[in-house]
Amino acid sequence: MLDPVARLLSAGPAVLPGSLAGMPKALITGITGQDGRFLADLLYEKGYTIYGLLKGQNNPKTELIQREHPYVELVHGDLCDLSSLIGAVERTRPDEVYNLAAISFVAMSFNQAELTANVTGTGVLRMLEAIRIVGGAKDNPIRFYQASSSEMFGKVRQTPQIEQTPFYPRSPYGCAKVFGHDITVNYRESYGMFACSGILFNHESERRGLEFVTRKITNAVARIKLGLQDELVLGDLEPRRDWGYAGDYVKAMWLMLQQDQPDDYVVATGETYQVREFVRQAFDVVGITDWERYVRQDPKFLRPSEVDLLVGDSSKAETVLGWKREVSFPDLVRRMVEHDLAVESANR
Ligand code: NDP
Ligand code: GDR
Repeated sequence: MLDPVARLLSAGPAVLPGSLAGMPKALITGITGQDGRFLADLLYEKGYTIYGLLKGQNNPKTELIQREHPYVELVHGDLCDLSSLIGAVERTRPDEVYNLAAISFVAMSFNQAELTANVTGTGVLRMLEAIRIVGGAKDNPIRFYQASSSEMFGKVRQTPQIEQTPFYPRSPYGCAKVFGHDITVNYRESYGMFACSGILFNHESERRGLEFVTRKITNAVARIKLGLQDELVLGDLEPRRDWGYAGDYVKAMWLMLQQDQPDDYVVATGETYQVREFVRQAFDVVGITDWERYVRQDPKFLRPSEVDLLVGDSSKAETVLGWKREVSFPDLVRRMVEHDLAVESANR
């Protein structure tokens, strides 16, 4: 028996199954990432047929997706390759496309700025072009979601940040996201596409990559508690972020594509905490109160330019979409630490 990827690769340009059953179909780019996996779970519960764009010839996360999300049909493609995106849209004929793929690690974007511009910025244009070229049914155009980011606000001009707050990105990643956001608005206005941008503030979970500060902290706290690690080495502890739970945020993505009109929405909790406070609460979960003795700062984790304060006002999403977050900040920290304690204990 061929595995799902091999089966799709050998299937040629034929349209993939799904529409026959009359179920809605979604194509998710970034399926192996944190948000792709939460969104896939949500859409599966709603009865969607789900296709996930997978990059690379032997992607190490293939097995994880096949094991934990076996209902996802994997389709090969890359945001840097327009023809692969046209092929993916042609073969899957989705009702909805969620463009979650990106180089998403801000620190890395300073060292690989051109790659970031190509994937995170121009990649959005390629995905929009693929949809425009293939086209949808006249009475049912393909709906498009772009993963915009609070990083676009950067050196904030207004607090809290709302949909109209001017952008002032502080990293190559932020600059690329501004392009992705603007081109999405432009395709909506130029071609009448049903294209939405969710300006999402930081959202975390037990599926967050270890390179991001929250998971780096919760994983280290778990390992320190279990005696597997001596210290937690961080960069700047002062920046403030508006941190929510990823499982709550993917619901907003879906809601945006169910409206009568396409639009852009800020999705945030309205609360902001310093990195230092995340660290304190994470150590608190395992009963360590003298946390400062375990934390060391290293300049190598400082960024050439920093985003000091983010806090969003998601009144529009709450009013128009009926969205609201469920998981509080203390519950988010607890959930992540407890997950990492369980995983690290099992690996001991
Ligand atoms: P992740 O870093 O967890 O996932 C990124 C995904 O993009 C991975 O699946 C990765 O695939 C894929 N990818 C990277 N390069 C390419 C490429 N060239 N072609 C196709 N796929 C590619 O990000 P998140 O899930 O956290 O975020 C999802 C989206 O939301 C991103 O666009 C991010 O910038 C944005 N965002 C995230 C926020 C957050 O707090 N999480 C907040 C605001 C916006 P692979 O695994 O194979 O490398
Ligand atoms: P961010 O997330 O840059 O906000 O982007 P990250 O977790 O990387 O950083 C948050 C803040 O913590 C500070 N920090 C450190 N960060 C990391 N990664 N590692 C450290 O050791 C460390 N020490 C301090 C950072 O300087 C920063 O101020 C995330 C990503 O998911 C983006 O894709 C998304 O668009 C935004 O959130 C909203």
